[in-house]
Amino acid sequence: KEDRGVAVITDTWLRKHRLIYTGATRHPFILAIRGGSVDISCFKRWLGQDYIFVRAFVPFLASVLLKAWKESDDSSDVDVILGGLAALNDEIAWFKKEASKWGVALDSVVPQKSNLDYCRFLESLMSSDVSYTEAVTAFWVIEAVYQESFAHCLEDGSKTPEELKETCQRWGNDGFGQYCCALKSIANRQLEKASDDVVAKAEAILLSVLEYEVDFWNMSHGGA
Ligand code: HMH
Repeated sequence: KEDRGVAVITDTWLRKHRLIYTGATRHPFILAIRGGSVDISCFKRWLGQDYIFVRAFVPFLASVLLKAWKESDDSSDVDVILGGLAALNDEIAWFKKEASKWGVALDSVVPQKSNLDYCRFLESLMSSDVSYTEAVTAFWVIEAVYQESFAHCLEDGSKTPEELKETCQRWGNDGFGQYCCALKSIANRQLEKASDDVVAKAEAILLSVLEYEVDFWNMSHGGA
């Protein structure tokens, strides 16, 4: 998409890094859900690991909120991020409900290496040395990967098992799609006025997030 006839930075990046982006949004685990052949033990493994990730995502989001409040020229950014935090509160309750439905004991889930690495990366982004522009870029990519992945499982022609549709709806629904668009616009607005150094750092963060996301999906196979 074009904005005022000028190439949008995030779209330029997604074109440039298409292969890895597709690797993150069309992972074999997602394709197995969409194709109806997913192994439920993989789904349960993902569920337990993602609960741990989402708990670590809360302080990250709080740090983005703080940066928006301090650094953004547009007060509506805080509203968008606050909406994200509110949704995360629901999400944690949903994970507990879903885990009990599948017999996953969340308290005894052992975080895998890829998960720990990703959570450590999130923690590094919470530093006050990381600008709002970099942090909000990471935030947008993290949400966008889930949105694109799970929306793909709900498209026409998908054979997603009935019992997994609610999970796909969580991140694949239109409201979540609009929220990701709002995050993307915020990231673009920030990137457009950022220094070359910050833009370069934000692009490296985008690539790191995509790599962590691929490794995260890979955990569903059972490897570390
Ligand atoms: C690993 N990435 C991972 N988990 C999530 N729940 C999201 C992104 C989206 O919130």
